[in-house]
Amino acid sequence: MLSGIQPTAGSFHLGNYLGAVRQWVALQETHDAFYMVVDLHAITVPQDPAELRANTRLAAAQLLAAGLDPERCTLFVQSHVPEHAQLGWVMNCLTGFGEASRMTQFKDKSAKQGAERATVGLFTYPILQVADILLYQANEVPVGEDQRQHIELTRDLAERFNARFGETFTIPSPYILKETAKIYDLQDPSVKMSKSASTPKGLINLLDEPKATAKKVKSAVTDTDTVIRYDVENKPGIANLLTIYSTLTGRTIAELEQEYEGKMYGALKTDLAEVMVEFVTPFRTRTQEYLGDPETLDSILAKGAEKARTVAAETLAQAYEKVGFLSAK
Ligand code: AQP
Repeated sequence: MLSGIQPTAGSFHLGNYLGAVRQWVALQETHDAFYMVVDLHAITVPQDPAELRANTRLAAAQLLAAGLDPERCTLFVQSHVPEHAQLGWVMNCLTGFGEASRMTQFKDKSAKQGAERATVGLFTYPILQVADILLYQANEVPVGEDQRQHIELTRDLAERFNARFGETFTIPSPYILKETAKIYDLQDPSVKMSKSASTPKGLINLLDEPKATAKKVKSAVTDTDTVIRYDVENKPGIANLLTIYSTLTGRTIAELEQEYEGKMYGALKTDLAEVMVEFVTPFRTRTQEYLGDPETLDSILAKGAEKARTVAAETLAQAYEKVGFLSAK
């Protein structure tokens, strides 16, 4: 099991947490799990060096605050394991230009930046992601729906490599929970919650003031109807709120529909705001605690990198040998 998160945004948003990190926490109990802060991916768009460093620690602190336990999983920073970039190059050389051009995230992100400003790194980042996954021989990759196409690319390239050079890589599958595959913007429930596309009012950052978070929930866009029912097509705003409510409390959507039968949208929003505050308040405190002790944090990441390198180096050596590189020994 492998997954990663970018350190770029500062605070994780609710989509990152419900779509991915929450699953990571559960899966560390049942899988040999590798989780990383993907700083190599972060520099596909311009970064301030000091901010990137601080945000990398901040991302690690949030992962620990969310419940990752370094005794149960391997938590590390991508740039600490040079094998990612090394296998990334091999995978670049197996990928067709047209194949890479079909990645919709690149199309979306480069369109936003302007084609001239988009970097080659942004173009090839899905291929680095292929290397990230294959290095750990991951069977499953827990991600949100927006990453499905990249996992498909990983499968294609792993199969291509295996066919050309002999059985080397495990073919991974996406692990995407239907209910939380896509958390939507609170102001525009037709688009996914995203740090770059959402308006500030539509984006729940987990480290924001809990009061501000409650306010955003209370002003979420719904519809002109009055019935609280899970109907993605006709009531996307209410469906999104029910998904968030259900996932944070462990109660089923059916239970919630029953509880709010005949009640106003305001009641649902007020209760969900409370649930959210109860969730983010201890999360913020725990994150601050980890950040307050950078030595411990760095030592967790150093140990994680050491463990990750043992696995990654072995896979890279096999791949290099299969490709035909002369051994350095
Ligand atoms: N809205 C979402 N719903 C469900 N899952 C989501 N993920 C992101 N948004 C949603 C999942 O979070 C994980 C980490 O993604 P990332 O490293 O790409 O984080 P990000 O860059 O902060 O995500 P954004 O907001 O989506 O970034 P931009 O705006 O730059 O595109 C992934 O597993 C992702 O699927």
